[in-house]
Amino acid sequence: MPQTVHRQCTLCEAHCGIDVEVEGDRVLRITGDAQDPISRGYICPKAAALADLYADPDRLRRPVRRVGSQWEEIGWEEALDMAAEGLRAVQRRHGNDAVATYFGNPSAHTMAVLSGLPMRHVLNTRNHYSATSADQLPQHLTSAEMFGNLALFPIPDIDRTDYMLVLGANPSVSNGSLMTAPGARHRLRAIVARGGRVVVVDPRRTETAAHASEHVPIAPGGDPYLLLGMLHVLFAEGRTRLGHLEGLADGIATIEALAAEWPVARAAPIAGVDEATVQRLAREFADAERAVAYGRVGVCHQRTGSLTHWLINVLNAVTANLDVTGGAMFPNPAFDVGAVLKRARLLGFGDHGRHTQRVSGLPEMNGELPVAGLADEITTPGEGQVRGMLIFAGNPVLSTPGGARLEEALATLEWCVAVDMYVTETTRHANVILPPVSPLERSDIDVVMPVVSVRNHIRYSPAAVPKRKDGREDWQILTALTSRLGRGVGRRVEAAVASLPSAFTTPERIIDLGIALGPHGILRRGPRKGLTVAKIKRAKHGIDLGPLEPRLPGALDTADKRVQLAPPVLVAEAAKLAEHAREREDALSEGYDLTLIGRRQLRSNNSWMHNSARLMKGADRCTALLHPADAGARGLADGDRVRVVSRVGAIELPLEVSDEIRPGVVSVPHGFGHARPGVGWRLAAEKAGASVNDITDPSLVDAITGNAAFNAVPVRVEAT
Ligand SMILES: Nc1nc2c(c(=O)[nH]1)N[C@H]1C(S)=C(S)[C@@H](COP(=O)(O)OP(=O)(O)OC[C@H]3O[C@@H](n4cnc5c(=O)[nH]c(N)nc54)[C@H](O)[C@@H]3O)O[C@H]1N2
Ligand SMILES: Nc1nc2c(c(=O)[nH]1)N[C@H]1C(S)=C(S)[C@@H](COP(=O)(O)OP(=O)(O)OC[C@H]3O[C@@H](n4cnc5c(=O)[nH]c(N)nc54)[C@H](O)[C@@H]3O)O[C@H]1N2
Ligand code: SF4
Ligand SMILES: [Mo]
Repeated sequence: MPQTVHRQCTLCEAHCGIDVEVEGDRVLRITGDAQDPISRGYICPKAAALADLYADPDRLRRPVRRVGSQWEEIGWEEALDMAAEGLRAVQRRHGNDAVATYFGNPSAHTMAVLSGLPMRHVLNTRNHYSATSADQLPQHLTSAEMFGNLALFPIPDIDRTDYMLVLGANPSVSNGSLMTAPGARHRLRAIVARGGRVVVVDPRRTETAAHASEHVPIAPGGDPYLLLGMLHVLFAEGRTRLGHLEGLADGIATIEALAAEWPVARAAPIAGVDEATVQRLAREFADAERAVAYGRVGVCHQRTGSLTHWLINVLNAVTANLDVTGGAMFPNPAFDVGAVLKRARLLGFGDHGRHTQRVSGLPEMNGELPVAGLADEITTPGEGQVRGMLIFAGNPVLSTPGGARLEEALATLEWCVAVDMYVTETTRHANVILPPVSPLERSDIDVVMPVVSVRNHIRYSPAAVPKRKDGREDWQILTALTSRLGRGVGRRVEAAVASLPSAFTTPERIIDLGIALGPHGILRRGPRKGLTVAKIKRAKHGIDLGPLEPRLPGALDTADKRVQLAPPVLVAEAAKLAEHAREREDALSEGYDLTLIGRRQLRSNNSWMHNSARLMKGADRCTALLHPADAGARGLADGDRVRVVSRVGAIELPLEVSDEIRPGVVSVPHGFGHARPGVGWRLAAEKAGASVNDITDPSLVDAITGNAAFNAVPVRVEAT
């Protein structure tokens, strides 16, 4: 008898509610869950592909170990013992820091991430890495500096705003990021439908821009200058107001002084936006009843990532749009993971700069180091050189800057363990791969996305199909590794493992505790109204905890419980803005006459899901997008094979000519490049494409955090 299981799709940050129709161990159909509190039935084409992932013959079902270039299936116990012993041996030979960890994007989409924390504790190395430093580190920094909590993100109140200024994000395709907003396309259209405006600032006329009120084709990297120009207008015309932050925020005079340095006539040309537009956008934003500025990877993956996110927060704050309905608001999650970790001072959460990366000198943040510097840590000899790795749910060969170099470095490791479902461009360098079951086979409670959602909610996802007999979930694999790593490596580590309270043995128990202690928990709300995991499980479609509400000053965690509008580290960095602009000019004159930016596509999910036939059908999507004028000037035509060359390498791919992209810019999606020998996803390898990260430059990083600056790469395009 077919049966329908209600749960979430955990592929991207939207975490849409899905109805999975199953019969025994077969998945019949996946549709949107109309009763989900925030996705209300919306799904994108990737949800149905969860069934392909489940059925994929190329997906690993059992642990494998590498023997030369072959893979040999082995049992779980043997695999776990071997994996842990290999890592311990590296630490015994070269010290604890010789083992590095890398946690990839999907770890944020499962409660198993909580089981990674004890593992970090036990490995006791400085070399922790994750996709965070290829993604949102600048946003952590600005939240930590301004609000005192690295995970207190201002999220657009998209469903109630009248004016949304979108900088460097394409939510119609990505469905929002650090803004869980399933069906973002419909939510944005609703703003326009209710008489509001959506303005999209992007070098490309994106799918989001197509339905916006206005598209502003900015020059790549131009955003901090645009924002400063707008702030200049606001201060010069006396249009700033702090609203309810009055008396609660420090530093407005410093912001005014900084904005004074950037008259529109100076800022606009660097931004590549005309002066009248800068002025008009500033006035419109200030005049709107409820407005919100929102930026994401287009502005975060920049040399100026931290500066830009700071200026976005400042623009919201000085127009009285921070922490108010229809502005940028702070969610109130049932389990505020980041805040709890920070309060508990666990694993370096909330810390910044306690030590630096050995080779690059970049600072640690939250106990992690920037992944852009990982290859150097592996290849540069000396005390603390990385010689072993544990890679969990990540594909850094395709997803981090200078991936080709990282790949060469991975091949030199003495020992590498991967927890992944496929033999990928990265995991093919592992000695052992430990494959978890696929998402539909595991139960989950989402505790990460509610921290960044446009509506407060919590949802339990039961497994949709029975887990295969010898299948293991990610958290079980991590826990089994942790307990093995804690054995026989000296008394300190053993004592540390033994001291982990039993409450930390399963992620569900940690979450139950976190929820009980949280704002909606039984300790705060009493046994009748308060939340428990048991209650959340009973609510088949999740629990709606209502729209976002103002949370300041209560949620602030700065030393003086005030908003810091002008943190010294950001003000100091702002003094280098003229220099950053010159850097861009210099690169253009060195023969790299175009700027490379990225793009996401609805049927892709970073570097994976390219093994699903239903997602991969149709024309080649891994193309270099160039303006007709730039193509013409190089004698190139649509469909030609071209070479895109940067200072660190070259890739070849088909050219797509379109006036949707700003002249002087070339756009290439990331996550392709599956032609590496021996990768296990066969369909992906057939439609391999090229990896843009073979040409992104690991030396280009956000100046404060070391976050990868994928969108700032000087390149040239030539015929092959
Ligand atoms: N040029 C360029 N590069 C980029 C970006 C860009 O915009 N441009 N974006 C960056 C961003 S924002 C991100 S988040 C990173 C992502 O970078 P990564 O996290 O390194 O890469 P993913 O492509 O997400 O790879 C996920 C891997 O995890 C495996 N996997 C999937 N689900 C699970 C699971 O449930 N458990 C386990 N154990 N494994 C699983 C998949 O098989 C795959 O190998 O890429 C970054 N790289
Ligand atoms: N379908 C799909 N959805 C996804 C993902 C996926 O791979 N596929 N990945 C998920 C992940 S890990 C993340 S982090 C999110 C990211 O979510 P988004 O940030 O919405 O992702 P992108 O589509 O990469 O949008 C970035 C935009 O910035 C623009 N841009 C580039 N440089 C600049 C610049 O200098 N200034 C401005 N103003 N714009 C610029 C690009 O043209 C692009 O349109 O998406 C998530 N959702
Ligand atoms: S937008 Fe698509 S991939 Fe993302 S959670 Fe929703 S259905 Fe899944
Ligand atoms: Mo991401």
